[in-house]
Amino acid sequence: MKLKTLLLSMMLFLFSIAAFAKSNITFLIKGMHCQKCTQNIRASFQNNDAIETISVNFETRTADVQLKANKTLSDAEIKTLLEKVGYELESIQR
Ligand SMILES: [Cu+2]
Repeated sequence: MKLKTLLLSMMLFLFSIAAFAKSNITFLIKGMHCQKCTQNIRASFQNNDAIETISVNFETRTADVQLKANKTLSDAEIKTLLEKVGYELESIQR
């Protein structure tokens, strides 16, 4: 019985690590008007050391960010990174 509990908690622990390591953020951007805008946004986010990859889609006005393991990125940080290059944050999906 004790071993079962131990195994179960170990499994839960590993699952939570996996969930944390795979953190993705999608957000909606206001103010993009051409493909160059997606490049500006990508450049701004690529300088942040929490970000593994970012892809920006002009048609859907969304960006997908993949964070590095054990890194976080707050809503305020996303807003700042966008505003630095002249765009607005509309909404975030985590
Ligand atoms: Cu543009």
